[in-house]
Amino acid sequence: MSPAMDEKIDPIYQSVIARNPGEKEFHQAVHEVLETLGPVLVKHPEFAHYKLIERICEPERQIIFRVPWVDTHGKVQINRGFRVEFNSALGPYKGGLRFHPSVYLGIVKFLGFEQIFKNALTGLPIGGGKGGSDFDPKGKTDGDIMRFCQSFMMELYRHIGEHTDVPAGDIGVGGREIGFMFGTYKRITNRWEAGVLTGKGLNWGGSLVRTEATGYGAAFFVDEMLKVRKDSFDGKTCVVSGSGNVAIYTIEKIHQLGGKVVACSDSGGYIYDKNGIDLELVQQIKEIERRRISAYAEERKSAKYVDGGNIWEIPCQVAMPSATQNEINGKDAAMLVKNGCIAIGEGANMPTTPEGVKVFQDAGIAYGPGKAANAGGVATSALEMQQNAIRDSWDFEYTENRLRIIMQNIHRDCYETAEEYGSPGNYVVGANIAGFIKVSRAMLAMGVV
Ligand code: NDP
Ligand code: 2IT
Repeated sequence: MSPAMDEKIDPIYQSVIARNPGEKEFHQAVHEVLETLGPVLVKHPEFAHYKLIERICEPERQIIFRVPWVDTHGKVQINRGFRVEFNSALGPYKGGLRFHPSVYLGIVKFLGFEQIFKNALTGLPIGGGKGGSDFDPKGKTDGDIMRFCQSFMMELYRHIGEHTDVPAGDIGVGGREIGFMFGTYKRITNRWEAGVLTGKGLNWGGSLVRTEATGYGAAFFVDEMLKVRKDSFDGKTCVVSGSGNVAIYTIEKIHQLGGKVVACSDSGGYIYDKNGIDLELVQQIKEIERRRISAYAEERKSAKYVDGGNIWEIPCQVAMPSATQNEINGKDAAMLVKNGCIAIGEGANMPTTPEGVKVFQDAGIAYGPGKAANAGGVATSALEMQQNAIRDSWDFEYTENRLRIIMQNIHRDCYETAEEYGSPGNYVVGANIAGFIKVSRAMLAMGVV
C-alpha cells in the first residue's frame, strides 16, 4: 500500500502545483516524494519548523536560454536550453543534460528534483541539478551535433564549474556530445578543467566504468533485492526497455549474473529474441552505426521486431525499464505481475506511473525505484570527479568494485530506512526518506539559505 499524503504536507504540495503550473512531470515527482514524508516530520519536527520540504521543492536557480545554431544546409535553427540548479547542500549541483524534443522546464525540474535525493543516497558529495534542450539529435550529422553543442556551451559555460555545477549525459547526450561541449568550455575559459563535466573520453579525463555504470548499478541493485528474497538472477527471463546507454549495460550485467534478456526496444518498437539478446549486435547497431533497433531482426533469424509493440506484454520474471518516464502504466504493471514478474529495477528516471507503482506495491513484488536503482551512473560520475581532483585514473576492476559497494550500501540504506519508518520492504519510502534526511540535515546546519 502506498502511504497517503500527510495533512501537514498536502498544503505544501498544493502550493508546488500552484507555483509551477503546467509542469505535470514535476508535480508527479514531488507528489511521489512528499506522500512518503509524513513519518519524518513526526520524528523530526525541526524539519517542519525550518521549512525544509518547502525549501527543497524550490530550485536554488533556474536558467533558460536561447541556443541559435546553423545546420548543415546553412539554415538558422533555434532551440531552448535549460539548467536547473536545484540543491547544493551536499556538493556542487550534479546531474545530466537531456537532448530530446520533449524537453521543457517541467521535465528538467522533475529530473533535477529526483537527482537531489538520488545523489544524497550515493553518500558522495554531490548536490542535485539537471539540464538539457528540446534539440532532437535523431538523424543529425556529426557536424550539426557539434555546432549545436558549441552554441549550447556558449551560454552554459558561465554557470558551471568543477566546484559549482557539473553536468553529464542523459537521453541524447553521450560521449560524443560531452566531447564537443568540453572542447568549447576549454576554449572559452582557457582552462583544462577536467572536473567540470563527467562522462568524458577515457584518454582525456574520463573514468573507466562510467559508460557502464548506470546499467551495471541497476542490475546490482536488483541483485541485492533478489538476495533479500533468497533468490538471484540465475536462470531468470528478463526484459529491458530502451536500447541506449542504460539498457545496453543493464543487459550486459544481467547476462554476467546468469539471467537471460529476451527483449529490448526503442521509441519505434521492440525486438524479441527467444535465444537471448546478442548484445554485441545491439552495440554494433546502436553505438557504432546509430541505427534503429529494428535492424536487429534483419540480422538475426531467431528474432522478431514488433513495430509499435508494447514490450511489457512479454512474460518475464525481472523487468528493467531503461528508456524514459512513464513508460509503464497501471495496465502494463498488472500485465507484468500477472505474467509472473517478481522484480522491477528502474534504470530510467520515473519510468512507472503512480498507478503502476501501486500495482507493484500491492502485489508485494520487489520494486526498486529509479532514484535508488539508477544511482550508479551519477555515483560513478562522482568517482570520475575524485580521479580528476587527484589527477589519477583507477583500473576497471577497482572502479567497478567501488560501484558495487555503493549500490549495496544504497540498497541497505533504503531497506533499513523503510523498516525504521514502518514500511518494511517499501524501497520508495526507504529511498525518499533516507535521501531527504541527508539533505535536510545539511541544510539545517547551514541555516536559512
Ligand atoms: P539514451 O539516449 O542512450 O537511450 C535512450 C533510449 O530510450 C533509446 O533507446 C530511446 O529510443 C529510448 N527512448 C527515449 N525517449 C523515449 C520515449 N519518449 N519513448 C520511448 N522510448 C524512448 O539515454 P540513456 O540510456 O542514457 O537514458 C535512459 C533513461 O535512463 C532515461 O530515463 C535517463 O534519464 C535515465 N538515466 C540515465 C543515466 C545515464 O547515466 N545515462 C543515469 C540515470 C538514469 P529512441 O532512440 O527511439 O529515442
Ligand atoms: O539521471 C542521472 O542520474 C544521470 N543522467 C546521470 C547524471 C550524472 O551526473 O552522471
